[in-house]
Amino acid sequence: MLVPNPSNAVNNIENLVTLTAGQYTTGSLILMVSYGAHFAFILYFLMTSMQLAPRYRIVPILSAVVMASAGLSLFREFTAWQDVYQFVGGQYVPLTEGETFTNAYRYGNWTITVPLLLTQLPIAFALSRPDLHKRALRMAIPALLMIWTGLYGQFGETGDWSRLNLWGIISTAFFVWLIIEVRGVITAGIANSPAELKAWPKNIWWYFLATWGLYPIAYALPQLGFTGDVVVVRQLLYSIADISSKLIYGVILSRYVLRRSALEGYMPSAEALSTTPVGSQAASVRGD
Ligand code: RET
Repeated sequence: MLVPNPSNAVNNIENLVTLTAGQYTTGSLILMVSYGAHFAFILYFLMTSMQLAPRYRIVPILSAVVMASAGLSLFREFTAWQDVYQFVGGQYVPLTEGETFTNAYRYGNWTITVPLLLTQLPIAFALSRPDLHKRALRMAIPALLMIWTGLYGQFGETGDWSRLNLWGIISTAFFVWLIIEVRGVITAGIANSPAELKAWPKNIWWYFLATWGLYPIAYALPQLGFTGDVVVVRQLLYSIADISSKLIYGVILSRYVLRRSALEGYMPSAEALSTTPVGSQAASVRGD
């Protein structure tokens, strides 16, 4: 007979909770939409890079790399979800042997994606190369420490609350350090943006805080109880956070650098942004 694992034997609450058919399907759907969206947007980012002045092309190219990396990781979460739950007696029961579900892969994936997402900012803001390198490194250090301390702490989510909370607080301290570094980049970005675009870095700042702030909520959530709703709501939070902090963020940065390219006189970007009908453009080129 299938009984849930004892809590000390597994690391994530997904392995402890029996799901209704609705909860299981919702979880599958959330993970599927997540990896599907990330894979699909590889195409968007690669194609959009062609509209940009050469110095900005790397911004959407990095987004495409992030999409591929996150898409693979989320696909792995999806298959683990499908493998671990068995349909028994009208419910989805987690396996007691052979396979466990883990969110730890996410943290491994962030180790790659987070430094890339952060580096996109000073590149998009066209900071000088030495400044860019210095700032990218100064953001990557607290970011990696935040992720790895969080990774260690999340293994406590099946009931070791002191481990979860202590490492959660340590990780949050690194997050605060990171926020300070990001603020420095945003301030430099405002100073270095053309007058027409100065609102963009300001808005990106609030967007960054709102979307990255979802991850610690997801981390703390298991303390509300080992229930199917908590499991599904947490996957939903992760998914909203992933799609906004990587995909929509990449779209925002791509639009910012497209406008910047156009303002700096790169004609293909100006044409891509033009709302003038093609016929009248041709007419004005002819001088009619
Ligand atoms: C953890 C542990 C608990 C405390 C804090 C955390 C913050 C995580 C963040 C993750 C961001 C991830 C992104 C991934 C994109 O691919 C590690 C959950 C503060 C901010 C943006």
